Amino acid sequence: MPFTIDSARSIFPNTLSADAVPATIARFNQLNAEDQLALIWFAYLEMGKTITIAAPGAANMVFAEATLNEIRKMPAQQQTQVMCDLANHADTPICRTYATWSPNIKLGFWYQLGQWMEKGIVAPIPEGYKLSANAAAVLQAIRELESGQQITVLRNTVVDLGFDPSKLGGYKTVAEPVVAPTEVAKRSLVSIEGVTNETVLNYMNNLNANDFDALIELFAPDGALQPPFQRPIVGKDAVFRFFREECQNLKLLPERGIVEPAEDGYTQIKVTGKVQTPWFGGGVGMNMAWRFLLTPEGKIFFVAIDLLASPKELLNLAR
Ligand code: ECH
Ligand code: GLY
Ligand code: GLY
Ligand code: GLY
Repeated sequence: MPFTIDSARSIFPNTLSADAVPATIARFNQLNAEDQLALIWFAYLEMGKTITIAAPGAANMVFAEATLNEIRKMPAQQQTQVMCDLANHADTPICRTYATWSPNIKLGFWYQLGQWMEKGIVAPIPEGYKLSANAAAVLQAIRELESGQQITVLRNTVVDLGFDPSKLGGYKTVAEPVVAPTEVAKRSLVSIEGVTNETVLNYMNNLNANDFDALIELFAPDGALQPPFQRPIVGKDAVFRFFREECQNLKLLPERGIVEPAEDGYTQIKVTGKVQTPWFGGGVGMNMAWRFLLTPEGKIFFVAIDLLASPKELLNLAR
C-alpha cells in the first residue's frame, strides 16, 4: 500500500487554503448566544446589500415546516429562547430535530426565520442591540473576508448550531429528495487547461449534472473525499450519501490544472477554479482547488476540495 488516506491528504502541500474561515469561526464560537445571533443578523443584513440569497426550494422547506410553525405560534420571548437554545447547543426537542437536518434544510430554516424576523412575525434582534467588543471584532473580521469566505463562515456556523449530532445515537439524516440528473443532451461539459484526464473531467461533469450514480463509480471502493475544512469522508457508501444529501445543484467551473505521476503508478492532479452554490448562483464565485490522487486503474483514491486563501492561489499549481 503506497498511499493511505492520511498520507494522501498532504499531496500538493503548497496549496494555501482560507485559514481565515476556521479562525473566524473559532472566535465566533467563543461568543455568548445573544451575541452570536445578533452578529449573524448584522452580517446577514450587510451582505444582503451586495449579494442575494435564493429562496430555498419548496422540497427543502417541507421538512422544517412543522418546527417553523411551532416557533411561529410561540410568544416572542419563547421564540428568542429557541434561537438561544440553538446557539447554546442545548438538549431540547427542537435542537435535537435540528441536528438531524442536512445543511440545506438548516439554511432554509434560518432563511425563513430571517424573513419572519424582518416582518416582526418572529422576535427580532432587539433594535439598538449592542454587540460586545469581541463580537464587534468578529463582525469586522467577517467584513474583511472575500464573499466566498463570508458565505462559508455563515454556512458553517449555521450547520454547527443545535444539539451535537454525535450525541444523538443512531439517527437518519433528513435531507431534501434527490433531483433527477440533467439529461445527457443538456449537459455542459468543462474543459481544463492542462488536464485531459478522463476521471477528473467526468468528476466535474457528473457533479455538475447531479449524476451521482455515475459520479460514485469514479471512486475506488476505499476512496475518500475531503470537503473544505472537514475530515475526509471515507468509503464509497459514505461519499455517495454525502453527494446525495449535500451536493445538489452545485456549479463547478474548473479553469486549469497539473497532472503528475506519483509513487507506485498513482497519479496526482491539482485543479483550480470557481464553484457556485445554488444559494447565491453566479453572485458568489468561490475560489477552489481540487487535489486528486488516482489509483493506477484511474479511480479516485482521494480528492480534497479546498477553499483557497485568495484569487492569487488560482494560479498556484506548484507541488
Ligand atoms: C438570521 C439571524 C439569526 C441567526 C441566523 C440567521 C440566518 C442566517 C442565514 C444564513 C444563510 C447562509 C447561506 C450560506 C450558504 C453557503 C454555501 C456555501 C456552499 C459551498 C459549497 C462548496 C461545494 C464544494 C464541493 C465541491 C466538490 O467537488 C465536492 C462536493 C463539495 C439572519 C435569521 C442563523 C439565513 C445560505 C458556502 C464549496 C466543489 C465538497 C460540496
Ligand atoms: N436555494 C438553494 C437550495 O435550496 O439549495
Ligand atoms: N462547504 C463545504 C461543503 O459544502 O460541505
Ligand atoms: N453544500 C451545497 C450547497 O450549500 O450548495
